[in-house]
Amino acid sequence: MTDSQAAAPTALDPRPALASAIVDTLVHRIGKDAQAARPHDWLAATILTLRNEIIERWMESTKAAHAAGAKRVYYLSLEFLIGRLLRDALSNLRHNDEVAAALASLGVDLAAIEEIEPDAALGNGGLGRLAACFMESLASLDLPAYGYGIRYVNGMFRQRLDDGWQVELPENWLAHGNPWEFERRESAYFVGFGGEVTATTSGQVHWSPIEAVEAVAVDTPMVGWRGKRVNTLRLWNARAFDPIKLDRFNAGDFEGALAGQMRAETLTRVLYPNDSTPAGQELRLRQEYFFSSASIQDIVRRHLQYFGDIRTLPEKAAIQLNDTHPAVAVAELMRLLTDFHELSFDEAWEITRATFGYTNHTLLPEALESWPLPLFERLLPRHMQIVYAINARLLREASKVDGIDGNAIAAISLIDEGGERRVRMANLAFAGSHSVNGVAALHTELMKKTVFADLHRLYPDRINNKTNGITPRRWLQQCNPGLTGLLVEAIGEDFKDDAARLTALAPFANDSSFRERFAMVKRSNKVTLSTYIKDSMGLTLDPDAIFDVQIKRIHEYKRQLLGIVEAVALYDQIRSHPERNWTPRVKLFAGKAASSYHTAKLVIKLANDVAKRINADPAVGDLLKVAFVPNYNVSLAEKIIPAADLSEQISTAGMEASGTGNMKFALNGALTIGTLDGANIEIKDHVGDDNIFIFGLTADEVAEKRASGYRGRQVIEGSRELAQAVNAIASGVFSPDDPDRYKGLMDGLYEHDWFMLAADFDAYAAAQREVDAKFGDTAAWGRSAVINVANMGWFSSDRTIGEYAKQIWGVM
Ligand code: CR1
Repeated sequence: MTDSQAAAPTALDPRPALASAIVDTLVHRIGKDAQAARPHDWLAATILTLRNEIIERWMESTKAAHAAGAKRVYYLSLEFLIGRLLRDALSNLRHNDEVAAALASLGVDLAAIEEIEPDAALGNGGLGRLAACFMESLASLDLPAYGYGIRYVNGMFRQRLDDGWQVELPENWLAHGNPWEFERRESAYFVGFGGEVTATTSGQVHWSPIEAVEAVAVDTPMVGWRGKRVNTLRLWNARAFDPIKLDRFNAGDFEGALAGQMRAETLTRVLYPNDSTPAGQELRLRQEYFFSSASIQDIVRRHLQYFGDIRTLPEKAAIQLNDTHPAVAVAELMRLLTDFHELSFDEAWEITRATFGYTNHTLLPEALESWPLPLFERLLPRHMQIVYAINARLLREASKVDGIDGNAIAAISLIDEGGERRVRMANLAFAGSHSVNGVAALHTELMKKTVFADLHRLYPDRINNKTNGITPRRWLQQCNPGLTGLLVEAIGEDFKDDAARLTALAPFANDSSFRERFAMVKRSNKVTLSTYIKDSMGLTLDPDAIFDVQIKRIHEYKRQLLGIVEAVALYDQIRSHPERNWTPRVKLFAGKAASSYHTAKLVIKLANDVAKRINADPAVGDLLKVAFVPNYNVSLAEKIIPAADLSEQISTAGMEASGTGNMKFALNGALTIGTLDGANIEIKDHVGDDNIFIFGLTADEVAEKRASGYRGRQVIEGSRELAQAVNAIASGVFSPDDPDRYKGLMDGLYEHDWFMLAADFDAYAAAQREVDAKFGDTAAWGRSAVINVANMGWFSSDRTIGEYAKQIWGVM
């Protein structure tokens, strides 16, 4: 806090300046005095007080970028999974201790009020959280950048478990206002839908939409490390142009008068809760165009205001498309350049391609977005024409290249002609960008070989890799103060400014007294988590057991089912061989399932059924406990990750593009048990083979097996442990109230086993027994855990953003 904003203490007011400033805010902005204030009042007063400094730095950052004529980065993303902001801002501004002390002098516990801040949950999972880490790193690296997205009124649903079944409840983060946001009434744009396109005799094209909404900017400051820079996250709100049609209202037609308003508000009402699968509905396409159009209009407006000439756009703006959700922005920029700025198609295309970059986040074929052509054309008739024009050019270029045959042309085309005709958004994004990147080395190689093979042949220099990263501020310093303090004692503060400096920790792996202190920090984090689980779920955990954690969206390819089946097998083993020296284990699961994803919801129910049975069985006692922790979100991850010993990253090889949870765990000293998938491979390369448990089929082997018509039956019948577990689940041992509940799920393993659960089971179980043995050797485990922390600095999102900045955006 600078002195200028904190009210000076007076003779009558003996409190230090900061405490007085908070009380002053409480009185004058919240309208309560210290006696009457409730925790949420203190929260608001603290945020509003801290905000003053943030705003000043924000304005400085914006002015400096303007004065320097700097190139700006624009990150377009339908999701920003930010979580809470108070602790992030306090910590990045280095005001944590000061504010905690000021509040304590007022009898208020900072940690307690931090806990009641709602999570900004404008995202599903990894893709949205990556966007949030990137925003923080952009500010930390002092790069002028804007995030663009949608201000959903209802973010990711809250998950409740009713008798073990997921129930979705609406999320309402804005219910009590949002002290972090600023509406910018002057930054408002017209976004049209539908209607028709006409051309004048001179060739001028005119689109008259039949429907229009207004996009209004709402800005949130994104504070970088040490407050070096504050960037803007600009989220769009939808409003009807004529909020209440007064004539109708006066005539008594209240519903009709409000219909337009309702329709507009629906656009930004809710986040689609689909992760790695497209939502497919018309409203989703409307959301995508709404935010893409407003963002592109805003970018073009700013460019013209600062630089005057639209032709220099690529020199001053780099626009990154976070997956295909904003891909229609390519056509929108083309539309503005040709219809409004009167550039030729060729010139507009060159500017467009030089400005855009596209990041692909998944190869799952069912996840690649495409829109039925009639829908796209009805909603965006002018963009449909532009897509056809781009396609004509693209296919002409392709047909000139040797080795590109009819099949390749069909694969490159922006229009999928097989069956119902559809617009392929990934091909549009690819064609309209100068850079197309994957998010981990293996994923990028698979992009070249599979989904984008033909586009890659046509443009062999376009695909590049940018392995994901995570911000070490939130995912180490803020969530794990105990470990951070220990690291500072051991290697000093340098790692806080450059995570690569964590390598200085490596020699401490062999220092037994350091390892002991390291283990004490982990244990204390486990005690804290156990208290949370006891309070929220009534389950008692043994903090000396190994905490084995799988937290992420529930998806078949992520194979939570493999973890559950192995728990059942282990349960059976412990009961059959009570004389063995078992390592006590706590298996924690958490994650949400898309509301329409029945198999995923059944997996949640199974985890809960298995937990219920095992946790109540005195034969295993504390040797095995299973818990499914409800309502997984960023804040829950911040509690669980510092307390984990073992990180489960067990997706079917070739299917997890990168993963970022894997990085958060290893950075906090958990060892990984994982397949050779996504960024696990690069984590292995950094921490070394002896400090990670790798098992199972490789991506190539999975592909071969699938091609050879593999079925699970033979494998299950050949593995006693697996057969026993699968048959127990299938026959209703864990669902006596409904014995057939899991029959279909288990039949799937016999009949196809697309996700190779059976094929990988024995290797997984064997790796788990290695885990047990190593956990029993405190020195060996501790050494590996320290080596993990020491080598995870490379996975900082600062490194990732540095690569984007230099290699794609040209801003460093
Ligand atoms: C991937 O599944 C990756 C994140 C961020 C997800 C995950 O492996 O870490 O993206 N993809 O890159 C996704 O959500 C729509 O696709």
